[in-house]
Amino acid sequence: MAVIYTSGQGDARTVSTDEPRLATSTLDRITPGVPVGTRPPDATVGIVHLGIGAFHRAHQAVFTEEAMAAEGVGHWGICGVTQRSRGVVDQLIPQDGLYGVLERSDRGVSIRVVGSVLEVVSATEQPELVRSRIADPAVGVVTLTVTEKGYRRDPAGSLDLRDPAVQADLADAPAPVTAIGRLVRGLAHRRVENGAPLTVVSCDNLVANGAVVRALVADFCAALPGAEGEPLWDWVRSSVSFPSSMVDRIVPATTDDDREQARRLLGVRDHGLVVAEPFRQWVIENDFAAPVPAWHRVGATLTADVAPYEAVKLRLLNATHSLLAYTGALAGYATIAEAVRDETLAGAAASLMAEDALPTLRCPDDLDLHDYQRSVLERFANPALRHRTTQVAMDGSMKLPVRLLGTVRDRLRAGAEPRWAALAVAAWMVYVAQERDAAGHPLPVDDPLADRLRLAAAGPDGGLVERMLDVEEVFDPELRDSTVFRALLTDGVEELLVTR
Ligand code: CS2
Repeated sequence: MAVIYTSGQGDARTVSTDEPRLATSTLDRITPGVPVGTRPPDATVGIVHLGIGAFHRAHQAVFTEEAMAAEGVGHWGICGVTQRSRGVVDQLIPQDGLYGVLERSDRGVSIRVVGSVLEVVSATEQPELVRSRIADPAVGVVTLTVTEKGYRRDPAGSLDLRDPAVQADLADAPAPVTAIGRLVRGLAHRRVENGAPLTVVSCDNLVANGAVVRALVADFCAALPGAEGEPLWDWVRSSVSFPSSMVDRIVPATTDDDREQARRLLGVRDHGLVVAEPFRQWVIENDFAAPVPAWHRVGATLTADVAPYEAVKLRLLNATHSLLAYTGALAGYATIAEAVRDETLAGAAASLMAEDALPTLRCPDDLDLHDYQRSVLERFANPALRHRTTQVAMDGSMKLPVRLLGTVRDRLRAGAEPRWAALAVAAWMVYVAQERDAAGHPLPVDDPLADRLRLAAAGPDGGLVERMLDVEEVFDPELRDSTVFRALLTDGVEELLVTR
């Protein structure tokens, strides 16, 4: 039988196979010994997740499955909502929501089947179902992984009211297209239907992600006609909590080779497979409007203050990831593991953490920041993961301000020269300007601001830094006007630019 797999990166290939496909009816065909998550017959939906991509399936869905098992309950099943494409619907519906997580480390590979996703809904095709799920009193939690760009913020961090998609959602389009639009329309329905309290947990790499979502919901309500917006926001303020959370697990895009290996390990085909490293971490602010799954019993940390954990993760791990992605891609390395094996790049990564980021951090009680820095480089060096530099390089205009520019700002204010953080930003500028590596191979600029960035990058090499610093969506006036930062960027760009 011939099956077309469409990979997350958009390439389609024909894979010939005879095995049946993973589903509840084929569980008895799975290779004995493969762990299969328990799904009680009376399992029901208690969580709505907006943005059911690979990261959610490898992270929160796994924590949730284990939390249900630890408590012996089945009422925290997940309704996963796809944001744009119906790819995940096609992957998971024929599989009754079941999928494998293929864990890769230098010690080998293992697979498990996760059963916590009970329902997958396309937000564009079934907007009413999304709305009624968010309103369902049996649902106590809405989680989100919609990526940095999915929040649609303006340069000041507020809801971007000039964005046509935001405008359409405010005008009460029957099918909202933004994550915040979908959330608010669901909340409005919930207020009217039952008013049951709800916890909304952002799981994206943003500073203070809970406060961000809350503020965006407030902005959305404020932009609605008064008769609609005011009572809604009054209710949200009293009945909905928005804890911040820090999430961590490296989840590269799944490839056809991964699916082929999973097929051999599982004995059945899995179109919904995700790949991950063994490590996973979740730190959640202890601010719940209603009961939540027992995530704390299966490794999640509940704390009154997520901020120091979040800063550690964004400024050490994600910042270094971006440095390696841009410098590595420019040097011709396809994966993060290859980039970090280059001594010069590994040295730059270590210096970015130790010299630039570390002095800006407050250490959480239960973390040793020296071990943490070492473990970041070890995790990046995992040769089995094949995390592509171009995947991490995506959406730089959205990621840089969150993971690098806070460090730059703090160090400049302290009178220091954040050389390595500036090198990462310079590498991004060169990546955007050249769109090819040192050997001339093309590099994709995949970014919501791609056109704007290309326009800024065009022109004589000598003015590249100036022109890029003028992109106000990325650089605020303080950074744009800093002579120290400008000089560091100019040095970095000169070092990296291949003369055109
Ligand atoms: C990466 C992250 O793609 C990226 O920008 O830095 O997705 C990273 O793999 C995760 O945050 C790890 O938790």
